[in-house]
Amino acid sequence: MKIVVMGLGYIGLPTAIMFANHKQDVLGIDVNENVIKELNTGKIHIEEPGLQAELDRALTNKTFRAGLVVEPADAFIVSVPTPNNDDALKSCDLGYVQSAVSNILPVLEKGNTIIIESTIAPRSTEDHILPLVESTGLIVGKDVFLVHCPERVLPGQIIHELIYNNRIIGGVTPACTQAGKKIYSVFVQGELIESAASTAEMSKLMENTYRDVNIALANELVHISAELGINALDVISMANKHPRVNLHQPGPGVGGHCLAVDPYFIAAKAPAQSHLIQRARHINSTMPNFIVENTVALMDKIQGRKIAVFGLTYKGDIDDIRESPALEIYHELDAMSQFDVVAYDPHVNAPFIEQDMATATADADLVLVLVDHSEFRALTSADFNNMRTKAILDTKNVATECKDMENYYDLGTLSKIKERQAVSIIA
Ligand code: SAJ
Repeated sequence: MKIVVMGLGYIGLPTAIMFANHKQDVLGIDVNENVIKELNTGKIHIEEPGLQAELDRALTNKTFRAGLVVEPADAFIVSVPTPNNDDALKSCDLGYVQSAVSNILPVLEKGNTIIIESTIAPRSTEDHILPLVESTGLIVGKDVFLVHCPERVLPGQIIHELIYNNRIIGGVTPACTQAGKKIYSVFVQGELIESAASTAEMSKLMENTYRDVNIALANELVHISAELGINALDVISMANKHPRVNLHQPGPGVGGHCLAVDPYFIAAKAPAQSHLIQRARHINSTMPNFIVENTVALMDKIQGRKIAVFGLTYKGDIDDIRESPALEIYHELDAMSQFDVVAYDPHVNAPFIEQDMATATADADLVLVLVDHSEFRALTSADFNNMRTKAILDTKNVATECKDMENYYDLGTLSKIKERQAVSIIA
């Protein structure tokens, strides 16, 4: 089977290579000429464990090549970005998907299948993509097949999850679903679940919205508990001992290209019916501000000047800083001229990021932990001997070996910042 994959990013590239390494003839298309050149000379442009070796294999077997121009094929898989529109409700921008599909249309033939993997607002396949495809005169479900098959893989585990996760195959008609199943059965070992396009779209969005809403609940608990002088982290671990409770973990906000984006796609389609989803987005997107406020209060209390920010990525053990609340917090603190702010992240290479931990902590007054990188689990009080004031604000509850330090704060003990300030004022 010849397969064209449109968009060679975090999902499109591994998907294309996976088909190529399962004996399919794959052409990967991208608008970025540099990416095409690098891939054809054997270099991947994203960090994903195991992917380089998979590309090497596909290039050796000559089953994968990258290019700029779409060619006729049996199946076309669209895996391009779907950002938020710059409107009040941050609706779904289908521009890249529509442009990718438009580029397929001139080579589309009877019997072909088009699969949309990009995350899209509910009803997009039927209301926007179907009319585009049928503008060619070909009938969907009879002449050609149209499917929405959302990706659900976790960065860092993409290769394993591509093979073993279940896939929702949402056809516009039952014949479309069958055509989609045939394609993914090439390498997917998880269940191929038959569904309709709109159900598949909404299901993908709700998976991430479920997580976003639950994280918002944990973050709201932090706000409430800080006010009432209760340890929110203790509450979460107690409550989670109940067999049917699974409170999520609070943090400095929700980042990445999924949880911080997808809920808006639903809310924008049904604003009057999506109060909880919108409220959760508000709670999570204002967490960086809340952390900045607490950091400023703590710096005020300890009369500090230098802050060492530990971690800039949107979550632990990855190099991705897209939609990262940690980066937002770093920039906000840095913009306040009263502090000397240094960023340290062992996973990210950038000119403004310090690579040496001791340099970052030298003469610092506060270590502000914003990401749960594995490296930070090993931190002990001894790592901070070169600080001017040994204080930590650990927003990810990760530096657990440091909890005995006098000036250790986490999201369960924020009320201590206020209490101590009051004491020092009285004194
Ligand atoms: N986070 C918390 N508290 C938690 C869990 C996560 O604050 O208890 C934060 C993280 O620090 C991060 C954000 O949420 O900033 C998102 O992290 P994540 O690990 O929940 O999700 P992503 O965005 O890396 O990947 C998600 C996954 N979806 C689900 O687990 C339901 C993945 O399977 C999807 O493929 C991906 O979104 C996507 O592409 O949609």
